[in-house]
Amino acid sequence: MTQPIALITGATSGIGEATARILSRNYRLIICGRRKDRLEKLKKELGREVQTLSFDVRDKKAFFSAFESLPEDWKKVDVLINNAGNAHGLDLIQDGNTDDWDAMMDINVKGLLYVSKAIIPGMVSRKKGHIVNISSIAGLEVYPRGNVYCASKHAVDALTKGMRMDLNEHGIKVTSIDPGLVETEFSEVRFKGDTKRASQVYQNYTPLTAHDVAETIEFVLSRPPHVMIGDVLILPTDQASSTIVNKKSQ
Ligand code: NDP
Ligand code: 8X3
Repeated sequence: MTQPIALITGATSGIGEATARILSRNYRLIICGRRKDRLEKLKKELGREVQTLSFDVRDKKAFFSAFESLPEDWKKVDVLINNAGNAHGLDLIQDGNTDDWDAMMDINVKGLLYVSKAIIPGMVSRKKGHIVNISSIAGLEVYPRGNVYCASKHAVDALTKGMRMDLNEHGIKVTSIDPGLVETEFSEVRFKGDTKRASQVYQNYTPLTAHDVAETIEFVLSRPPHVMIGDVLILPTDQASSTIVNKKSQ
């Protein structure tokens, strides 16, 4: 039997890349991201049926034409993992950089919508599919200086609920994965390449790994047809909330 198709955005690092590795056992994959070299490297490593699509999720035309370029049978996406996203900056609202605000709203919210727009109609006509939106604990709570990033993830939470309602009659599952602190390139992006500041985010406690989150995604996808896991908050044991992390003294 041919394996189902999963499209993963943001597969060039972190959670998306780890998810691609795990899902490659049971899915044909379409891996996406801007960094082509990383997509090609991952494709080679996975060594099996993989399509790569390189585009910026902010550019809806680029995504729609990339998607159109796929062979017809690859357009029948069974699982969509809306993962591409990042935080840009950690400023007080009064000091916020409007380019950072644009990036977060355009990538985390509008990018997710554009990709979904291309894929959902096919799921509706086939009366099956599973959409997994990677939100965050920041979609459930707000923390100081998190302002616009938290707003973008609250929007993802609202979109997940809206998708679940609108797609209910079509038998499509919609899941939100809400991780706490995961050590990936996330903080390097947030702090614009300041690797020292980024690494401090993950010091003196044990953060989640991208693999931990990917395993959760695999579990959610592997439930029987009548079971839809709606929402998963996944935290490091050392984290109780956005602002409470049990950091051990050095
Ligand atoms: P990474 O920075 O490691 O990965 C982000 C991925 O998103 C990359 O593959 C990147 O690919 C892609 N991406 C970013 N911007 C764009 C864009 N404009 N167009 C296309 N792709 C883009 O971070 P994570 O793996 O941690 O983040 C993945 C998701 O998990 C995000 O939505 C993030 O908000 C969420 N999350 C992360 C947490 C954490 O603590 N790390 C916790 C909770 C949620 P490329 O640069 O090649 O385009
Ligand atoms: C990423 C986790 O706490 O840095 O969504 O916002 S946090």
